Amino acid sequence: MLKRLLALIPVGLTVLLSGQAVADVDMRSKPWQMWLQEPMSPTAVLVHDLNLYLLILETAIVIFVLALMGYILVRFNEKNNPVPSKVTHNTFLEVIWTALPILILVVVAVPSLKALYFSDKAPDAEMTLKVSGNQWYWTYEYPDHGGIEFDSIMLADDEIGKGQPRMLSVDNPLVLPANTKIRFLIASNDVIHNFAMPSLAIKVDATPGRVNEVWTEMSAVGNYYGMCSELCGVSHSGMPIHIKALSKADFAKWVVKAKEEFADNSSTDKSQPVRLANASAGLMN
Ligand SMILES: [Cu+2]
Repeated sequence: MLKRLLALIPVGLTVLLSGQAVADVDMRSKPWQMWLQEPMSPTAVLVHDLNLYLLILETAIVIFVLALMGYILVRFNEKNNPVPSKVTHNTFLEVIWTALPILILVVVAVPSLKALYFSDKAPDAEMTLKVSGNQWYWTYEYPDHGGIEFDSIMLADDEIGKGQPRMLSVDNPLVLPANTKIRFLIASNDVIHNFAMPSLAIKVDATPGRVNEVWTEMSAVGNYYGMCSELCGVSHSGMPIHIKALSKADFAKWVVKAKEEFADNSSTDKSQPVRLANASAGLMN
């Protein structure tokens, strides 16, 4: 919580100094980053809070056990305690050391299950997106927007433009509206892939013959990066996910444009095998 408030300070300063809207967010791991990526969706906020809560709980347990062991080593060693006690049972202690771990499991399980069910389904989602994993690229379909469909292939090193991150940039980013509840339906056309977006706390398997569901609501306009997180073959590292989150108005404009641009995509795209080969060759070098 405090960390999130602190993170807002530079954003506030930017607004004060520039007098303009905040710059687009750029959600990816930074060099030497030590903590999680900033949470950018309701699920991610929940997961971050849960992570912090568990960390505190675990630290308390470790300190308690360590202190207990230290006390035993000092107080009950042969020198300090030459005549050991012959006591073998203590009902009160036995009840405590059985009940306490159960209690700890309950206080871990309740918020965990709550977060799990919260992230699972959004019956009131405003739009649906179909994600398909392929060896080794992603296909995105927009069933609510005239069935726009396109492939998203990683850019090889010599195709990257200025400011584009290496091994995270793609030819066609996944364009979505920010501040909109989006349902993702995730499947695969070949092997098991995994659709993973750290800043949105999404990590869902893309499995052939099965549709997995998850939802998100990105809290800001900008670029979000993730990658396939299931070892899916030789170019597993070559299938990044780049979500470009636009305002609702800009997204509506993009839909009009995309309907023309991707009108005749799919199997007729002759450049795709070449582009894939390029991306793979870039990885091998
Ligand atoms: Cu994959």
